[in-house]
Amino acid sequence: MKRLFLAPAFAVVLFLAACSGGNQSSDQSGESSAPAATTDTSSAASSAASASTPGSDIPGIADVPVSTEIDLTGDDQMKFDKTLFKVKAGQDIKLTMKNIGKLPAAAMSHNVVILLPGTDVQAFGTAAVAAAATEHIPQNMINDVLAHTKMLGPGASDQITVKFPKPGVYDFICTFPGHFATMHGKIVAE
Ligand SMILES: [Cu+2]
Repeated sequence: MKRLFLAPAFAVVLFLAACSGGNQSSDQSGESSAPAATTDTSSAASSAASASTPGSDIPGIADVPVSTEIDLTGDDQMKFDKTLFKVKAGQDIKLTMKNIGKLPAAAMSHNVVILLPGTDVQAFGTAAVAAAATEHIPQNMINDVLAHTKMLGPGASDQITVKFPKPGVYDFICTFPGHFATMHGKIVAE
């Protein structure tokens, strides 16, 4: 029985080899003009689609309205009250952050640090731990920072104006040591 299946399969291989003129590199370079053009067109189309709807794969983003203000609080449970925002790129956005906790600043402070798209959040949050002298903003990764608030003790708040330079998904985290694992969210600029 096996031979009956192998024989047709072998015939197909021979047929394909004959069609490609025995050129084994046809997949990579030979006769590449037609397939490559097809690939370029489809990838350009898909990247254009994703560029027009950045972050469209984020669960719940479809229900988030576009806003011109971002109001956040942080608490003693190391949580932001909201984690998903949608804004327009190029627009001035007013961001307000308040620490509504009661624990002393040395034990429980919060900030909001907005990172540029593509930033390694894990690496940034880890580097921030040692940056106590600069309110836990690591100066060696300052180029990854779009904007940030002050580090805020209990009851304190800060307001900043942020402009998102281009459409994309911007992570935001609190960089107080140990916080970014639970205090993180996303701002989608469209
Ligand atoms: Cu925090």
